[in-house]
Amino acid sequence: MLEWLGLPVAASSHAGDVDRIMVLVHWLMVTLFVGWGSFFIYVLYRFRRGRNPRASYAGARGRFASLVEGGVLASEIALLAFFSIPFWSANVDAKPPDGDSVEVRVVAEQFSWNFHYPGADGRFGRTAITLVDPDNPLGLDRRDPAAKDDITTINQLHLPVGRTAIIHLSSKDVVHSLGMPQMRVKQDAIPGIMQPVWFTPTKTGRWEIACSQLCGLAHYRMKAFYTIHTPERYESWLKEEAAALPQ
Ligand SMILES: [Cu+2]
Repeated sequence: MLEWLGLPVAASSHAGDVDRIMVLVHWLMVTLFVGWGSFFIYVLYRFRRGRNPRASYAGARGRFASLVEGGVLASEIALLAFFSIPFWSANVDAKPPDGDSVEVRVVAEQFSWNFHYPGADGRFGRTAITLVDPDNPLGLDRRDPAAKDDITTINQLHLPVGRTAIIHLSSKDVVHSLGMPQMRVKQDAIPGIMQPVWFTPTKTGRWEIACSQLCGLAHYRMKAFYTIHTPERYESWLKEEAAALPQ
């Protein structure tokens, strides 16, 4: 049922629900397109000049028109009430359970993505805008004890499969947008706001993050890669990164 839309691989736990809504919306649009299109062609023929030399300003009468309009309205309300709103409250409003999640700060800037992991202590180190320089794009204060084991990367996000990832998303300059099509995740990054967004990857792989808001001249090359690892491979990646930290 999904193939005809040509969607990217669905690799997160909520992706199936998003796809179901997309398919239903497309069916509704196909029905409306065919319905209105055939009605338009019928009207062109039925009210041709040869048969109706004088225009009628009365408009459509009769039950059928209101019935069709009522049907369209009812299907749109049904999509909202039975699919979109329940999906939103289950996946977006509901905070994921504490415990076994991976937290990453993501800071967008013109024109790259900075990723900040809390390291072994599970605490994000202090960051300050005054410390931002080309070698320290996040402004991480390495003198802060909580920052000593923090891992930072540029344009490379690594996450384990099967664990909920909580991304704390912000921006240093303008509005960007974190687009991860295979996770069915898209969230704007807004300066001054730390926006949480969460998902649970269900497949391993390596895909692209594309900035999904036109954010400046080099927007087209603002991309990063994200890798969903097996748990073991993710742990060894964390160890490699920790071993490479300045002592
Ligand atoms: Cu951008």
